[in-house]
Amino acid sequence: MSYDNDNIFAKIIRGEMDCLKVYEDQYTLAFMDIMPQADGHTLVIPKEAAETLFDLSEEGAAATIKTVKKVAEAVKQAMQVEGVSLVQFNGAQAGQTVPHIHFHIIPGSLAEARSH
Ligand code: DGP
Repeated sequence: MSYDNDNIFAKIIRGEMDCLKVYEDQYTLAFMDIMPQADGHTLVIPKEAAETLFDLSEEGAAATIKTVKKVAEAVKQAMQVEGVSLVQFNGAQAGQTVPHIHFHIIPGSLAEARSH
């Protein structure tokens, strides 16, 4: 599938759209979710143009999971929770709405966050 260069996260990567950035390195970016399912809900994305996990390079996947680990640890500490949920959808059928791969980092229980 062809990558949509005009998707929201591509614009955030290019600095054309604002976000509340919490971490950035050469390969990845982390920012607060605009529709949080719980306080502290953060997104991690690779800068590589990849719609889903299936499009992401091995190097991009390695860099992304490294950032997910780093940011999840920071979220756990900042939100003072014991548990942190990771969610990642691939394709519209799975529930993906923004066509640039992203990991959700959600403090605490996912079931609890979704019941609110
Ligand atoms: P999903 O594709 O279903 O995994 O969820 C996409 C998430 O992206 C959703 O939780 C809301 C978030 N989101 C959508 N647009 C923006 C935006 O412009 N800025 C930020 N920070 N988050 C966004």
